[in-house]
Amino acid sequence: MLGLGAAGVAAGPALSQTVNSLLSGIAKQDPTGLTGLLPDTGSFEYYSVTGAVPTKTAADYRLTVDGLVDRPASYTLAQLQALPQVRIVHDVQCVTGWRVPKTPFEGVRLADLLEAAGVGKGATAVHFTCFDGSYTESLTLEQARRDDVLVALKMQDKPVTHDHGGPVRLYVAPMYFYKSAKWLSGITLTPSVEAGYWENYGYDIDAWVGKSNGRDDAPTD
Ligand SMILES: Nc1nc2c(c(=O)[nH]1)N[C@H]1C(S)=C(S)[C@@H](COP(=O)(O)O)O[C@H]1N2
Ligand SMILES: [Mo]
Repeated sequence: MLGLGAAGVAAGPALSQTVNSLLSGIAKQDPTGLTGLLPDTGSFEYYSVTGAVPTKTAADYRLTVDGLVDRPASYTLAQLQALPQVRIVHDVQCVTGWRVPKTPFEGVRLADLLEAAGVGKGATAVHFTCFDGSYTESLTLEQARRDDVLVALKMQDKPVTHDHGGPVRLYVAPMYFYKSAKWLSGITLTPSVEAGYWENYGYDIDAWVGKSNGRDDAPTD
């Protein structure tokens, strides 16, 4: 496995190496990116592009849906909890290599929130903002409407903890975990895709696991 992984890194774009060095500066990870390519490292690593992130509770958490929509909305945590909940069990895969198999996430389908808001004419993409004040992400409208994309309220069958991006994080099951924006606070329908935080440093916007970021040989389930 290590041999294969090393080949993958050698063949990978130089830009990914740059991004990996950037990542290593802000979070604990394997700076070579080699050992991380082994599957099932089994545990999550904490990532945040900012220092202290404010804590939000049911009392002050809000999720806004705006931009090119017919009915802009602002949800409290209780309102999100009252909507139909979907549970997905899937492997979590960070692009730097660590992987946590069969992790349950539960929450509201992003598609349901988009439907409720009424996607307006000219919208082709969704942009996500976070209450850490820095992180952003994006999906095409088609990706955002997939059944395996959740506005997650639970992770590992418990409310999403603050460190994991609670009370509400995005969960994009088929893509590398950087798509799953933590501390989600805003969903904005936009006329075109706006690159997210790491995408401005060269990561792929279409971040399908195993089929992007020079990791064509990565596990795909
Ligand atoms: N707001 C925010 N969301 C984020 C990040 C971040 O730095 N800030 N990092 C991303 C990356 S690169 C990963 S691997 C996962 C890490 O999630 P975890 O801290 O729950 O393990 O969150 C993603 N979402
Ligand atoms: Mo990541």
